[in-house]
This record gives sequence, C-alpha cells and structure tokens, in this order.
Amino acid sequence: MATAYRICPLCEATCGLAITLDGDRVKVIRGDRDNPFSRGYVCPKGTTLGRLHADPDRLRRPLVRRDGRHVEVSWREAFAEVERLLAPILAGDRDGCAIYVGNPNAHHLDNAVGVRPLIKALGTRNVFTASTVDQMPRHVACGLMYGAPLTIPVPDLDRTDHLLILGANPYESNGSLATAPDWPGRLEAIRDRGGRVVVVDPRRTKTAANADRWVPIRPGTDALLLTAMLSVLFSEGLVEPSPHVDGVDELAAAVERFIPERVAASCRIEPETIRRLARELAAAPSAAVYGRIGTHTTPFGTVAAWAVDALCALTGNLDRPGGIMFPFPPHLPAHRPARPFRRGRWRSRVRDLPEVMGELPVATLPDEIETPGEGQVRALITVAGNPALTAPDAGRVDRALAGLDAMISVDPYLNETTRHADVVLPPPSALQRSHYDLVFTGLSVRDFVAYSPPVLPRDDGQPSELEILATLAGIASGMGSDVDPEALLDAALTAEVGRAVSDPSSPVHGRDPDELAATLEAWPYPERFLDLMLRTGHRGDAFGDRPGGLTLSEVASHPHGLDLGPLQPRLPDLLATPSGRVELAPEPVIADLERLEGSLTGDDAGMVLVSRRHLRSNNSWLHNVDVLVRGAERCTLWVHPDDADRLGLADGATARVASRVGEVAAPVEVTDEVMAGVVSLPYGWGHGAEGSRLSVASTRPGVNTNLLTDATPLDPLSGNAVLNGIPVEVRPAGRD
Ligand SMILES: Nc1nc2c(c(=O)[nH]1)N[C@H]1C(S)=C(S)[C@@H](COP(=O)(O)OP(=O)(O)OC[C@H]3O[C@@H](n4cnc5c(=O)[nH]c(N)nc54)[C@H](O)[C@@H]3O)O[C@H]1N2
Ligand SMILES: Nc1nc2c(c(=O)[nH]1)N[C@H]1C(S)=C(S)[C@@H](COP(=O)(O)OP(=O)(O)OC[C@H]3O[C@@H](n4cnc5c(=O)[nH]c(N)nc54)[C@H](O)[C@@H]3O)O[C@H]1N2
Ligand code: SF4
Ligand SMILES: [Mo]
Repeated sequence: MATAYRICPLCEATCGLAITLDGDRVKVIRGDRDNPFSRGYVCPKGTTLGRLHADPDRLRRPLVRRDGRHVEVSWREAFAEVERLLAPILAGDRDGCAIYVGNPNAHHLDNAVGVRPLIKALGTRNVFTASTVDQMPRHVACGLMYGAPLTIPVPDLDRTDHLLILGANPYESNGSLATAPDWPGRLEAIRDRGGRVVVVDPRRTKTAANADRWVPIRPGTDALLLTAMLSVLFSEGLVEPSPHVDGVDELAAAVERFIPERVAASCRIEPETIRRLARELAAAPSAAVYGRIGTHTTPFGTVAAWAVDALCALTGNLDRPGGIMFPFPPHLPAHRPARPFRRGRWRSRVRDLPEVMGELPVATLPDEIETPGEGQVRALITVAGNPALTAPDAGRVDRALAGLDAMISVDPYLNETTRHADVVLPPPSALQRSHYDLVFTGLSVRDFVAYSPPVLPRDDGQPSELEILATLAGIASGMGSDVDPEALLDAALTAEVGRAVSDPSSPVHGRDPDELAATLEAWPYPERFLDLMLRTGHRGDAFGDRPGGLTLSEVASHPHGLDLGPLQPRLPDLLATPSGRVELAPEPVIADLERLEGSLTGDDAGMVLVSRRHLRSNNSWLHNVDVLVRGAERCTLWVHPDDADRLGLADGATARVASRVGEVAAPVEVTDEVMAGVVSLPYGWGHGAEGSRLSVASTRPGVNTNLLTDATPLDPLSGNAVLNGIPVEVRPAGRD
C-alpha cells in the first residue's frame, strides 16, 4: 500500500490529505498530520474524494443531447458538436454567447490557468461568475480602498487578541476569503490565549455558540451596525488610525448620522451593545473584524465590506500582526504595475448594470437570455457551475437555460443545470489532476504553499480540464474542433515568457526566452505556467539568477507543503490607489451611505429568510455522496419557537414559504438557534430534476431555497445578489 499526499480542493481551508492507496484504489483518506498548516485536520467532505472518484454517476465520457436524451460520444464527436452549435452564433454578435464560471474554478489549477483565455477567445461581454452571488462586494471595497480588487486583507487569526465575526459560520464552512485549515481550532486558540471572539449572526451558529458572545442581528442590516460602530469610534475619541490612510475626516463626517440609537431598531441591537462592540475593538491589544457571506449577500454588501476594513484601519489594526493583513503568495511578482481600479467599462444590455472585474451580475443572466433584440444571449457555456440551484430566482434561471439555442457544460455531473446542456464535457476527477492553490494562497492567514501531483492516472482518452478549456478556446477562436490544445498552450506560454523578459520590473528582464522555455519543459501543463510564476515571483529563483530562490521543484520536494511563515506588513508598497494611500472614504461608498440612511425608514416587521451551510454539504454538489447525506433530514426550515406558536407551525410539520418570486414546502424544525422573525433554509438543495443523473441526491432532494430569492434587488456598487434577508410569508401547508 502506498500513501499519497495532496491538498483537498473542496473548500477554501486547503487541508492536507493522506491518501492510502491499494494500486489504483483509494483505501482511506485521513488528515495529513505532517502538513504544517493543517496538522492533521480534515472534515467529513475531504475524506470522500475516493468516493467522488468512484461515483458511478460521475461522467467519464462526454454527453451529447440527441432527441432530448443525453448519450455518450467520443471526445472528437463532442468537440465537433460544440463547433457545430457555437460557430453560427459566434460568427454573428460575440455577445450572443455567454459564459458562467462557477465556484470550483477557484479550486483547480487547470481552471485558474484555463478560464481566462477561454473568456478572451469568446470575446463576449456576457461573462458571469459565482462571484456576484458571493464576494464581489469585497472586491469592490478593496479596489476602492487599496486600488486593486484582489488586494484583500485577511484576519491574522493566529495572532489576534480579538476577533469580531459577522455573517460567517466557519465551524461549518471552514472559512472563506481567509484560508486556514481548522478554523474551529484556531478560534478556540484565540480564547485559550486569553483573547475574545464575538459573533454577529441572526442564527446562534456553532461558531456563535463557541464564541465569547453571540449578538443576533436583523438580516441585511450589518452595514448599519458597522457604520454605527464607526460613528462611536469618533464620538468617543477612540480613533487611532493605522499609517498610510487618507480620508479620516471625510469618513467621520459621513458616518456621524449613524448613531447607535438611530440604527438600533433596524438592527434589533441595543445601542449599548453597539457601543460595546466598538469599544472592545478599540481597547484590544490587537483586533480583527471579519465579515463574510451574511454581510456580502445583502443590498449594502459593499458598504459593509468597506466598513469592516475601516473599523480595523481606524483602530490601528490594518496591516499589523493580530489585525487584518495582506497575504503575499510566492507566485506574485515583487512589484506589480498599478492599474487604476475601474468599474462600469460596459453595461448589461437589459438592466443597464455596470461591469465589475470584467463580469456582469449573474442575477441578470436570465434577462439577457430571455429578452429579444441585438446582443441577446443565445448560447451559454458553463464551467463548474450550477446556477439552476445557486443563482437567485432559480426557477427563472432554469426556464431560461431551457430556452437557449445552445448550451455547453464542462462538468462531471448531469445535474439541475447541465441537464439543459447540448454537450457535457466531463473533467478528470480531483484525484486525477495535480493541485496547487493559485487563488487561496492569496487569501491565506499564513504564507504556505503545497504542490500535489495527480494521485490516480487519467482514464484512456480523457483530456485534462485545461485541455478541454483550451480546445473550447480554440473553437471560439475559429480554429475548429480538431485544434491541438497543446499547441495553443505552447503559444500561450511563449507569450507569457515573452512578457516576462520584456518587462523591466521582472527579475528575468532581458533574458533569452528560449532558455527560459526550455527550463519549463521539465513540467507538463498546467505546471509550466505555475513554475514560471513561482520563478519570477518575489521569492523566485529568477531562473538561476537568485540561487536558493523558489521553483516548482523546490515546492514539490515538500509533499506535506512548505511553510513560509506568518504574514508580514505590506503597506504602503502594495497600494495602487491614485493617491498611493489607503482610501478610507472612497467617493462611491460615501455616496451610497445616503441610500443606507434611507433604509432606516424601511418596513422591517415581516419574516425574512436566510440561508445556511452544513459541514457535510458543499454548495450544490456533494449530495450524491451517500455518506455525506445519510442521517436525519437536513433540508429543513428553522423557525423560532415564538414564530412557530404564532404561525401555527409544529415541529416536523410541513410549512409553505412564499416570497415575491416563488414558493417552496419544507419540513419545519422549531429551534431557538434562529432569532425570532427569521427563518432559515440550507442552500444547495432541490435535486431530482428530470433529466439529471444523481441517483443518491435524488433520493433526498430537499428544496431549492433560491426559488425564493429575488434577482431584482442588488448591491448597486458590486452587482452582487441579495441572498439573505429575503421577505417571506410562512404558513402551515394545507392552509391556504
Ligand atoms: N461545509 C461547507 N463549507 C463551505 C461551503 C458549503 O456549502 N458547505 N461553501 C463554501 C463557499 S463557496 C463559501 S463562499 C463559504 C462561505 O462561508 P461563510 O461565509 O462562513 O458562509 P455560511 O456558513 O453560509 O455563513 C453565513 C452566515 O451568515 C448569517 N447571516 C445571514 N444573513 C446575515 C446578515 O444579514 N447579517 C449577518 N451578520 N449574518 C447573516 C447566516 O446565518 C450564516 O450563519 O463557505 C465555503 N465552505
Ligand atoms: N441562497 C443562497 N444562494 C447561494 C449562496 C448562499 O449562501 N445562499 N452561496 C453562493 C455562493 S458563496 C457560491 S460560491 C455559489 C456557488 O454557485 P455555483 O458555482 O454555481 O455552484 P456549485 O454548487 O459550486 O457548483 C459546482 C459545479 O461544478 C461541478 N464541479 C465539481 N468539480 C468540478 C471540476 O473539477 N470541474 C468542473 N468543470 N466542474 C466541477 C459540480 O458538478 C457543479 O455542477 O452559490 C451562491 N448561492
Ligand atoms: S475543511 Fe475543506 S479543505 Fe478541509 S477537508 Fe474539509 S472540505 Fe477539504
Ligand atoms: Mo462561495
């Protein structure tokens, strides 16, 4: 028996796995105790990669739809069908073909390398990703404050004395936009060393239950709470800003009106509690504020994301140990040319919504498909996404997908989304591909890198996911379906090397490109791109010019990963704002406070819905793994006992939940783990759709909470969807 080590690609925690193999069979997967970052931590999902690989429903061959049914075809036939379907659409208006890029793209090296060139080759403005049902507000806040949307500070979990968490439940999610294996252990360590953890959430989550204090909040009102905390810092003389900041006075003037007494009723939080939250932050030797899904997927997501960082900056906690800090992954160069952060370079056709980071809000994808006229979306490519379950107003998404002229999906499953595809192109399983976290090393609370080679060989004829994406790019560029993906990758690499040697700020400026390219040939794709990035990165060996510097071989020689130490301060070098300073009062955010103030008068008496996650789920796609869905029904509607009494809802009975856009029926679970006035459904369920092939998931389908979420309200600065705080009516089933 052999043991292979690799990083789990399922969530952002990036745990090390030790995989015991009997030939090509996975015997058992455990946490890798010798991984210095995860130290043996693993969750139930990570141990199922072998089952996912062996899942008979996982597609091994491409599917093409013939007479309404999906049938297996050869790769050659599948790509020929893609060309046949897309060529006429791409010959016309390039915007006629849209692309949707889902969450797993951030977790795989092939995708991190291969998606951008595909988008470029498509030449469409209709680019949609899961970012606009997730973290886009954070990108916009960071773009405005630090000058670049990917310059994202993370809480310095291992050194902080005080952590304020809003709208995140890392005991189930294992964290997001802050990569750290074993978040629960790290939170407990804060308390063990005498620090404090406070959680603001409408639910008494596991994270809240294990914290020093839980502060329930009316969903959708974090921006009010946070601006009120900012106003307290000023009114009580608690401001001691971090260095390199601009705009303190403008910020002070802008938040003055949000005194705790004014926001208390909307937030359902006592003024004195708000003051205490602010005072604690200012008094702690070091403190970090961390807001996630619950703060971002609201109408004021960008304001909330901004306020989180502003609170840290005004209490001296930006860019210092124990505060919020900027990771510096080794694949990034020492200096990056600063390009101004811009939004709205183009706008969506139907709703006139601004582009952000090269994409449009996924909430408006159905509008673009269903509204006739020039530029109408008639074809869609999905890569690792399931918008039929994950996007707001999912019922309409599902109908829109059904009405497309052509749909191509790169996905291992025939699920709620891909059942609409004319061609499904399955990637190799996670164990059949190499791994390196290009995305999450940039969000990590410690500088840590690991490279994992494939654990299992690919099936005969199975292309890598990078080859699939490159072939699609070739087809989109008019090269035909027989295009050689390897030749395209060679050309792309040559271009990258060329850019490096001609860039005066690169450590390989002026070097011979052929010599560099020859060195990279030691690796296959996508590793060649990675090796180039690592060698030209800030710790890199510069292809021999900096002996002892990092290379992919060096990283690979540490099968349990290579720890590069705690985060280091990075300001002001990192800043790319026009002023070269941290902008604490960016104009678009300050202007949006007007709208925030307007929300104070809103009617907030009715019931609202929030989503939740479970440790054994992963967004919409792990419900086909038997061991992860066994046991008590999880897709239940949580209702507070007072609401249950008032509404006549008994534990175990069925409730009907109706919103402006849809209605679902779900079993009731009466629990005080959710505050009164709020109900909660898990997200990612609603399986069993006709034409899908998920034999386990369809036996425990659950309901899709996104049949209730509304695609109309958005966070205007980021285009992010509103997925929490959805107004709903709840009543017992059978009573109409
Ligand atoms: N097990 C598991 N892990 C996952 C995932 C998964 O599906 N399952 N998904 C992964 C992905 S893609 C992501 S982005 C991360 C997300 O990671 P988290 O951000 O930790 O996501 P959730 O667990 O949904 O926690 C969001 C919390 O916000 C609360 N909330 C809702 N509305 C509000 C509000 O208005 N204000 C406040 N303060 N709180 C609110 C909810 O009650 C919930 O507890 O998790 C990742 N990890
Ligand atoms: N109501 C509500 N809605 C939400 C959220 C919420 O909290 N509440 N959370 C939002 C968040 S944070 C996110 S990130 C989105 C997620 O939204 P999506 O990205 O649309 O959904 P996923 O469930 O992550 O879909 C993953 C898809 O990728 C496929 N897949 C898995 N592995 C691979 C692979 O290696 N290659 C390829 N090509 N495909 C693969 C799966 O089969 C599945 O079809 O949902 C959002 N929607
Ligand atoms: S916490 Fe995330 S990375 Fe770690 S084993 Fe579980 S799914 Fe994998
Ligand atoms: Mo996400």
